[in-house]
Amino acid sequence: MDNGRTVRVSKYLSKHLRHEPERIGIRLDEAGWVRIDELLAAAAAHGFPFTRAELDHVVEANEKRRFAVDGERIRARQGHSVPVDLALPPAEPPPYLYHGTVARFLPAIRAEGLRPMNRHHVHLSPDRETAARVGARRGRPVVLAVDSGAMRAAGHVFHVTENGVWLTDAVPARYLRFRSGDGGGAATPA
Ligand code: HQG
Repeated sequence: MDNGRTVRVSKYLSKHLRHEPERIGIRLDEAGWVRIDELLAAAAAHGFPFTRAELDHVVEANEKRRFAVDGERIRARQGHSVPVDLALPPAEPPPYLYHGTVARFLPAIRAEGLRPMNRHHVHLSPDRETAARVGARRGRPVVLAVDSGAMRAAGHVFHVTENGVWLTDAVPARYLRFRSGDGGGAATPA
């Protein structure tokens, strides 16, 4: 399986296991799982056939471990826009977490904090390098530090996915640490 094909199947899985299952007539259960045989049949019926061996390869090879296979079922580990309850237990975050974004979003982020936008949660990274990669999807990355220790002390709940992505409902602006030179207005650490 060449890399181009791996990426195409991976994107197809993300699209239908996170965002638009109905587009190919599948239904995720309340925790986001779907039977693999149903998924393979639906994909083939909608013009994108792939095999179980290819699916297994994509799941194994995925650098971000986006998908989980449990016996005959598969789900995306995070990143859904359709309503699913991943049933992740609350977890104790490290003192700081990081969020990668781009300068054009900073004025809104300063005003209203980080919001989940189309997803269920705000996604945070355990280190600056990972956050920079997330931000770089949209342009020159800007990395914000999140005072997750203070958030936790104030009662905010965090979860961590099996692939190390930290999730929380929202990050009020006062817990964000901006660095000067990031654009989007003066740096005003709370
Ligand atoms: C921004 C990928 C304006 C936020 C990545 C981000 C990650 C605001 C965008 C995962 C805002 C949302 C998640 C506000 C946040 N006003 N903009 N108040 N609050 N934003 O894609 O964190 O490849 O939903 O900064 O690697 O970029 O899908 O979130 O730029 O792990 O597996 O709104 O998605 O993983 O974008 O990325 P997203 P994200 P996968």
